Amino acid sequence: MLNKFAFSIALGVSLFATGCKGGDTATGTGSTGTVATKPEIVIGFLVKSATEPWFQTEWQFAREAAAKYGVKLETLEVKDATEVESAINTLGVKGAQGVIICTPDQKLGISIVKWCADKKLKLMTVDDRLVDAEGQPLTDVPHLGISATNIGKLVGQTLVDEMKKRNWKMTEVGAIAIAYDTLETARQRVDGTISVLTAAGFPNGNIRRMPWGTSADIPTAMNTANTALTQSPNIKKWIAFSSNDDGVLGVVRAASARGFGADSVIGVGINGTTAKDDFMKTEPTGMFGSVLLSARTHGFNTVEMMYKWITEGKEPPKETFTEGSLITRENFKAKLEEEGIKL
Ligand code: FCA
Repeated sequence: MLNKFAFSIALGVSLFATGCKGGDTATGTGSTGTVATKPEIVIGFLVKSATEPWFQTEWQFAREAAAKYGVKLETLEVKDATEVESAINTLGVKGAQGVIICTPDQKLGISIVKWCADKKLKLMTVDDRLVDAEGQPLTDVPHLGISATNIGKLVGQTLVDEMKKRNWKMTEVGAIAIAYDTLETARQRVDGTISVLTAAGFPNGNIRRMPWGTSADIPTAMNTANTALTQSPNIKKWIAFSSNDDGVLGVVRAASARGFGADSVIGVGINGTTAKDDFMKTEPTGMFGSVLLSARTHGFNTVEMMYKWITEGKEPPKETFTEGSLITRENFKAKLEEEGIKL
């Protein structure tokens, strides 16, 4: 099938020159003598939270790719179904050809596919996958996410290693997991961590798996952690994990307010993008480590894939899963620099 790009070149006219402002550079004169104008490529990058550092970093790399390929990138926060639908409509009006989304709700899957099809937008997902009404992944939509179980296991192994290093008796340690179980990737991460902990002998009964709450941010995680801490006044050593840094930071902050600091809390997050702020503090906090994900791959590569899909008809792979690596106060500066993340 001819995409819009090929179509406009073939006709020697621009589909976009009249309909879109800011059309890109002219590409030369065709055999008929008419000037073919290269259409502007517009891609939407919609994320569920513009305040979470992970998504800001993802956007930073998305913008780099957009600059490289001369793409007009529309970055928008979408917090619910209405905002997703309206963003897709706006992109349609702006003449966009593709959209990359981290949805605020996986169950919007079927609707998102339909809204994009109505506006003739190519669709790919990043981070969180779309599911159907039965909760099954929409495997037809190209997706770039993380190897959630493996990354959760790396969190678990880090916690086990650090407890051993400190000679903590696992039977005396409490674990708080801030869990977002309605989101598949989040559930798999926490399950992965718990599987490694229990295999290493951590008592199941000492694990408080707490539902995050209405919104997946640090203050909500902090409230939730407070409940868990209040329920176990006799526990003096804690480990903390979650589906990302923000969940763990909620526990670290709640514990710190009760006098549990770096020597009595081992928190290991995922993303690296929020944890780094604690690593930069002169005094260590309970945020011991984080699995640094590749925001570059999630931001830059998705835009690149979408660009090639639009301009060359090369569809992205249906599934791409990225790995992560541990950062701590010891190595985070070098690792973030390697990844191109500013401190
Ligand atoms: C989910 C989480 C984010 C980030 C991303 C890769 O969307 O909510 O914090 O970990 O996956």
